Amino acid sequence: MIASSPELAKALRNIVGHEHVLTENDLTTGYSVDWTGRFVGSTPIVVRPGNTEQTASVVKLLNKYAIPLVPQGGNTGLVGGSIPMSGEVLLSLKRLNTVEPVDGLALQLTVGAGATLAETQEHVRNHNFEIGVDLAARDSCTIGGMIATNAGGINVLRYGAMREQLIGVEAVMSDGTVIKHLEGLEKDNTGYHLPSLLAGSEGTLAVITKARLRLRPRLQEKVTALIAFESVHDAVEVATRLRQQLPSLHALEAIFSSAMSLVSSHIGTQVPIGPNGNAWLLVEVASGTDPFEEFQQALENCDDVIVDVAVAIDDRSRGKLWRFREQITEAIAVIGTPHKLDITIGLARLEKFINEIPEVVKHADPNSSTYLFGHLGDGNVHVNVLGKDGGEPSNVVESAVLSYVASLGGSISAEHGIGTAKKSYLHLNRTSDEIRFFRNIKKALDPNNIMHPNCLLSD
Ligand code: FAD
Ligand code: 2HG
Ligand code: ZN
Repeated sequence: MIASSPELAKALRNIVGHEHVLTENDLTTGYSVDWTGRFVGSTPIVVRPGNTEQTASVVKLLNKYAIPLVPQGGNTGLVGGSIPMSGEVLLSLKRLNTVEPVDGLALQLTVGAGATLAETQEHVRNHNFEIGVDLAARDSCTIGGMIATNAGGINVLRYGAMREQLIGVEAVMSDGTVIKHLEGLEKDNTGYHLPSLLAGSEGTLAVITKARLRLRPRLQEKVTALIAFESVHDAVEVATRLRQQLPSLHALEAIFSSAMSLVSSHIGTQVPIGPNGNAWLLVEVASGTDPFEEFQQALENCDDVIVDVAVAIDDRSRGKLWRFREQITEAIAVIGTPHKLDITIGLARLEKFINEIPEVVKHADPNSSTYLFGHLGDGNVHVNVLGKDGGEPSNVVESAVLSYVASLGGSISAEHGIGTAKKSYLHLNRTSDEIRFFRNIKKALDPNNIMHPNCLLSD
């Protein structure tokens, strides 16, 4: 049987119900284009199982005929990993969206892979808890996609990335077997830790159907500040000082000049401070008790290099400051189709990187524009590059930036993953021995190579 055969559609309909198998072009195209519009694929068939058993039966059937599949959650991934680029079957997990009652004793939650981050947040906040990972795509991205990409976001410096939130998973393996560890045992050294392996596996090893997550206390007292600097050097220095001095540090984000000009015109609001600055930090502290004084003291300790500060205490004003950071991705998308590079550099070389990278990009494509922003507290910079008139930049840009990152000992993917976009650069960070072991793991878990075969590892 082949992916486009009517027999396959019929067999899948028998498993998930008629309306959850889509074959018409106008129904499947939305699943075949990524959030940025850069990655456009196609699929003969979209399957939307409604529970774990259906998911297992679908995967078992596809495995029987060696038909490749691409798992998809909210389709907000930024590395072309959620798109069927080679005509694979598209397995949409969005219907697996059950959010179970909060386990207030264990401080944990079991949640379906298709639940969005926002609906999961809303559920746990009603019980005074938080999910440890938060990101601007929260209304659409799913828990399964976040695990599969080991998503990072704005609170990694406090709680770690998605892997650190994960205590257990339920997953469908390539032959349709369901593996389930949702007991939520904090200590459990009984062999290989499958949840850790699946975090960051980008759909290439198994389909995640449920997750057991740690919950964090909901910190009601928050203060947010936008801080302006004359130079990247000063911003990086203050970032380090704040990390040392602020136990309540919750987020430490950066916006550099071209990204700041763009976002301020996109949201129609002038930068409230340091309009001619070169770098801004958006810093948030959060605690059970009012962290204002601690924050104020730390800022005073840095007043030799701070140009200006805008502080917000209430939710509305804090939200206004966050727009300068969270709307950058959208502001860039309005202009065109960027190449998105998502890198980490050790703090010692971060200033050099931020100052030099616009030149590296210009050298590779003289007509390009570069926008820099990111999660400075983790050394994570998002380098977005647009080509002439908002078109895609020359492909040379990607290799120039990523080779430069690797030469500084940095990572070519901090939090978005490898997907299809970066797989030809994996060798910049991983030795051929490591890649050989990656392949061995993939082969052992997916001997027929049906689980997202075009993602992460090159042919
Ligand atoms: P998808 O895009 O659908 O899929 C992503 C990958 O996971 C694919 O390889 C897919 O095959 C696989 N996958 C999806 N579901 C499953 C499953 N159930 N089982 C197995 N594999 C699966 N990312 C960050 O890390 N930090 C950020 O701060 C951040 N901010 C963002 C802001 C915006 C505005 C946007 C558009 C994106 C942002 N992202 C960020 C990227 C994206 O939101 C994350 O990568 C997110 O984790 C993807 O979740 P998703 O459900 O949309 O997954
Ligand atoms: C963010 O931190 C996201 O805002 C998106 O990771 C980054 O658009 C990007 O490149
Ligand atoms: Zn990010």
